[in-house]
Amino acid sequence: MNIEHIDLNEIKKMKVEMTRFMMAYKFALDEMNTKINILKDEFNYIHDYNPIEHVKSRLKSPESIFKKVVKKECSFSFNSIKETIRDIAGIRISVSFISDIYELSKMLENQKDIRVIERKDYIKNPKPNGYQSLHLILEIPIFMSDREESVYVEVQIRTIAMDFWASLEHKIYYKYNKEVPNRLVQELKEAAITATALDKKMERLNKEITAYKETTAVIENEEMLLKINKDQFHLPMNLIKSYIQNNK
Ligand code: 0O2
Repeated sequence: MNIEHIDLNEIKKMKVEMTRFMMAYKFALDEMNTKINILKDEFNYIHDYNPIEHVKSRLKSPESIFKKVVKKECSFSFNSIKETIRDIAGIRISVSFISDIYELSKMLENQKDIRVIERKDYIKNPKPNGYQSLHLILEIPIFMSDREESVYVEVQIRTIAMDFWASLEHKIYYKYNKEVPNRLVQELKEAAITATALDKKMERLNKEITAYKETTAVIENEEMLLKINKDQFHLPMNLIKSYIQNNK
């Protein structure tokens, strides 16, 4: 290509557009992270319990976006990239228990400014390799100096055990350049079943502990009420005794 034919102004314009395009996704991630932090704090203050173990957010690199554009055969316009590649902004949340996944997703899905575009439940319907996670494509508005934009954010919610499995599977997948030997595929599937059994057992144990704590709290409350009643009953007696003592 002859260098004189390259229009520098066109390149500058493209660079500005690309920066604006990516910036919107960064703001969407900031917005979502704030929402998640508020839920985390509220849980801590009100329920004295925090289901969120880790939150990891990432912006897809321009190289990965480019690769996906080629793979999905979408055109190179910003509009078509936005509509086709909906995981440019991604958040992965690890929680303690399976029930936390659904509780947290409900809290996000019910927020007024969030629109649920897609929901894939790989927990109720795991992938054939054993992958489990709840995937949401959410659309949120972001407000800039001169405009408002709606941006897609992919949110993946899973338990720590599911996350542990997925990160190892991801490493193996790339180590074998996507051609994983059958024996490993089988072992990974077995590991996924073990992870599910662990998740279910932990959830059951947690329910038992919570029920025990609630019963103890009720007993403590009852004992406190009994003591208050007893004190109230004894109060006049004490007053009477001191009255008698003082008026001897
Ligand atoms: P990265 O680098 O993690 O972003 P899509 O290609 O996203 O439009 P797809 O495949 O239908 O369409 O999306 P899906 O099923 O919602 O999965 C998207 C993301 O989930 C993947 O992103 C992975 O992060 C994760 N994922 C899905 N399946 C598996 C799996 O079998 N194992 C593991 N470890 N992760 C999985 P990317 O873009 O592939 O990669």
